[in-house]
Amino acid sequence: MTKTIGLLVMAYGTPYQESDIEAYYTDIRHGKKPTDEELKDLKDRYQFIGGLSPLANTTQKQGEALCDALNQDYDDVEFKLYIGLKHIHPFIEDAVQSMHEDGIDEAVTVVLAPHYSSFSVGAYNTRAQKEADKFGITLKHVEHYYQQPKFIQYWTEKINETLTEIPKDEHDKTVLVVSAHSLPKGLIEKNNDPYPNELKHTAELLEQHSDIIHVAEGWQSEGNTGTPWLGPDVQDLTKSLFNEHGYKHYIYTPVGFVCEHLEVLYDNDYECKVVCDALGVHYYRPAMPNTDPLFIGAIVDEIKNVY
Ligand code: FEC
Repeated sequence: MTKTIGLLVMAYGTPYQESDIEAYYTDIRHGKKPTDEELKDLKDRYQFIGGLSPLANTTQKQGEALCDALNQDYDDVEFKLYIGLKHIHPFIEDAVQSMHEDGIDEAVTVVLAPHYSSFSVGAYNTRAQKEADKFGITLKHVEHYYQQPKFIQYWTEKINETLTEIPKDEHDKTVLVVSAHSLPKGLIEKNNDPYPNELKHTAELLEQHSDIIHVAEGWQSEGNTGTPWLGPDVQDLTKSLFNEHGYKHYIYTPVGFVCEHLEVLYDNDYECKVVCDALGVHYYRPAMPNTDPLFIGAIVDEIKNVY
């Protein structure tokens, strides 16, 4: 009989309906309720992208695609999918409890975020581990997969496809903006966190593998905590790249995310585009990985390193 192994796919989570937004936002802020103005601002952003985010649906599809791919590759075990979310149900703890109820005693965990920070992937893993310890479930954690050849190949292909939309003699006037979600700078520096170096390494790999000539790294979607966050912010970066180099074409690759959701559809497709429009330059944002087989394959390959 083949053994069943849990596949715990963890992701950020998103409101399922408008009435979930306040509780979701409160959870993101560690229990501190948003003011009416902050809540309205977030509701307006969801409204702008069509009412709700596609994230919930995509997370489910990514989990299923990953589970199917693993079951095709491994013939000695059967993976069973559990989705655990950071800020809304089913929470990470709910997923671990379901594994226990199903008699699972061993699982692989993966976060739908390619770079490791102890404040993102590390925090998901700690929550899963704490709950798993209560039931004696053994977990093997994937920490990152941005460096996997198939992940780099996915983005390389997207960058090269985008370059075909730009006249060849303007490739030297084109810049790739490689970004991830910003995090508070003090925490990252104090803990010598690998996150900034992992983004830098991603940008280097994309520069090496794709046909892009100019590459810049930036951070996006920073929060409002009154303390400094990792920068430069992608909008400021766009302005300084224009002022210093006069680039005409800006290709945004938010490689710290793995699908279209609020932070991409609003922070890139609206906010960065507004800056590009004001500067009179061209905005491009290739499709996110979603369930692309190269992306799913990259995670499978990383799982093979841990299980
Ligand atoms: O589509 C959607 O509905 C949800 C999109 C979404 C993703 C996402 C990913 C990350 N976040 C990370 C860190 C922070 C920190 C704060 C913070 C705040 C928000 C807010 C919303 C939100 N995040 Fe998020 N994040 C998404 C959505 N995030 C909404 C609240 C309003 C706002 O500030 O814009 C600040 C918390 C605080 O105030 O104390 C920190 C990181 C990621 C990428 C890794 C991951 O996916 O876990 C890091 C998707």
